[in-house]
Order: sequence, then C-alpha cells, then structure tokens
Amino acid sequence: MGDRSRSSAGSPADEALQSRDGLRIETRASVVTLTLDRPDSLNALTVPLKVALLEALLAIARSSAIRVVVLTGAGRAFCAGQDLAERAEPDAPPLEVELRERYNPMVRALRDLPQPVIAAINGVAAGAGASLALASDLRIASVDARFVLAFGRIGLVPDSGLTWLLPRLVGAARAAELALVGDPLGANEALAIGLVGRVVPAAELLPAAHALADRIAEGPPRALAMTKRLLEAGWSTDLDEALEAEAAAQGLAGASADHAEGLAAFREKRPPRFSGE
Ligand code: T3D
Repeated sequence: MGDRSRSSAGSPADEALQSRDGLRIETRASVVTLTLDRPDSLNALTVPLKVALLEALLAIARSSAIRVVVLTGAGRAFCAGQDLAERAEPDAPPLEVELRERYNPMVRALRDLPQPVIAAINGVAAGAGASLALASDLRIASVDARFVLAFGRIGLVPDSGLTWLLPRLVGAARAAELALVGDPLGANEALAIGLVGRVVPAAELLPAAHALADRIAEGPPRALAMTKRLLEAGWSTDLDEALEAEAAAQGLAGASADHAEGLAAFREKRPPRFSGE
C-alpha cells in the first residue's frame, strides 16, 4: 500500500480512500491508482464496489494532493460491467433505479473530477465496464484488451453514458456499428478508430500508465482542471461560447502562481515546479 501521508488520518476523505469492497486504492506521490479487484468475476460491478468507487472519486475530487488518477482492473479483465449474479438476486433494485442511483453518479463523478483520469485497460471492458473506460480522459490499452458492448446480448440498451460518449469519441457511424452489431473490438482496432490513445504489451501497461500519470502530475493542476472542463463544454457549445469560456478560464489561469512559475521557469531555462496555486 502506498503513501497516505497527505491525508489527515480519520477524516471522511481518508476513509473513502481506503481499499474496500473490491476496490483497491494505492497512492504513490500524487498519483492514485484505483484497481477494480474482483478478478473471479472479471471485476464485475456490485453495489458495494460501485459505492466504494463513487465515494473514492468524490474524495479524490476534494484532494489537492492527488493530481492524476489511474483506473484499471485486477487479473485478466478491466471490468465486465454489472455483476449479473447480483442482478439475478430477488431483491436486486430495478435497473432504472440502479442506473440513477449508482451508475450515473459514478460516471458523472468521473467526468467532473478536476484531475485527469487514465484508464489502463488491461483486458476485456464489457457493458458498463466499457462505459467507465470511455468516461476516463485518456485510455491506454494492453494488446490483450477488448471492448464488448455486451448490453444487446442480454437485451439491454447501452448505458452509463455510453450512448453519449461513444459517438463523440469515434463518430456516429462507428458508434452505430459498435452499438448495434456488437462485435468485440480488439485493442489495435480500438487504436485505429481513436477509442484508445495507445496500445502496449501487457507487461508494460501499468508502467506506461504510471509514466504518463507522472508526466501529467508535473503539470499545472488548476489549468489542467480548467482544460478538462473546456474540452467537455466544447462538445455542447458553439464557437462563440467556447471562445468566451476560454477567455474566462485564461483570466483565472493567467492570475495564478503557476502561470508566474511557468514564466519564471521559461526565463531561467529550468523545468517548472507547479504548486497548484
Ligand atoms: O443494474 C443493472 O443491471 C443495470 C446496469 C447495467 C450495466 C451493464 O454493465 S449491463 C452488461 C453486463 N455485463 C455483461 O453482460 C457481460 C457478461 N460477461 C461476458 O459477456 C463475458 O464474460 C465477457 C465477454 C466479459 C468475457 O468473456 P470470457 O469468455 O473471457 O470470460 P467468461 O468465461 O465469460 O467469464 C469468466 C468468469 O467471469 C465466469 O465465471 P466462472 O464461470 O469462471 O465462475 C463468468 O461467469 C464471470 N463473469 C463474467 N462477466 C460477469 C461475470 N460474473 C458476473 N457478472 C458479470 N458481468
């Protein structure tokens, strides 16, 4: 288990960042790795796991010590979506309720995180597992990864943001092909259509994800958070609104200590040390 020295012991945020209920949480420097850790069921999502993931994401959002999040799976899968054994239990909540109360807040929390999220997709990403990968900001896949939009196979519609995210990432035509035909999509095919940013050998996945996380963690946190918000807003605003939003954000970034540090580092020909102020 990694360094927790930055959290104040006993605080609610600290408790939310403890491993539990199939979610492993490891912090190294300013990078937190969230590992979906139910390998016997391909990291399928149970209610306790979803609650743990949501609470961890909300705690991370409040943390100024954490600068980047890596999301991955234990064993041979990234995540097989909803746990179908739990779904078959007689007291399972209605699908609609489960989406509104747990899946949707989880996706919203991922999208709203100020910190960049890297999905390190180590194996199959099916159903809502694919949605979690798509809701991340960056995706690195192992050659063993594959996307399975499994919803149609069990008579369901894509959910957890997939119908919104997929066409924006790969275009309407490819999204329709993937969602309506439902053939598995391998890592290199996903790379070819831009669904993942890079593909690496399996043994290199976590080192590559952490190397990328470390690089991003050196960036200016507030400017990166605003960049995330601008990119997201750009999907649903017109050019004039985007120009205005950029100007407002640049006003804030330009007044930050990190901007002054960036300029000083440029003048002094040294790497910047961004404080997040
Ligand atoms: O609340 C709600 O229900 C609404 C929300 C819905 C969101 C969703 O995610 S709906 C989609 C749910 N997910 C699926 O339909 C995927 C089901 N799984 C599969 O189609 C396949 O397992 C995979 C394509 C993911 C992988 O296939 P494969 O051949 O590599 O592995 P496998 O042999 O099928 O599975 C290995 C084990 O994992 C197996 O257990 P066993 O027989 O060794 O004891 C299998 O039952 C288990 N497993 C796989 N997926 C799930 C699962 N157990 C529970 N839930 C799963 N989703």
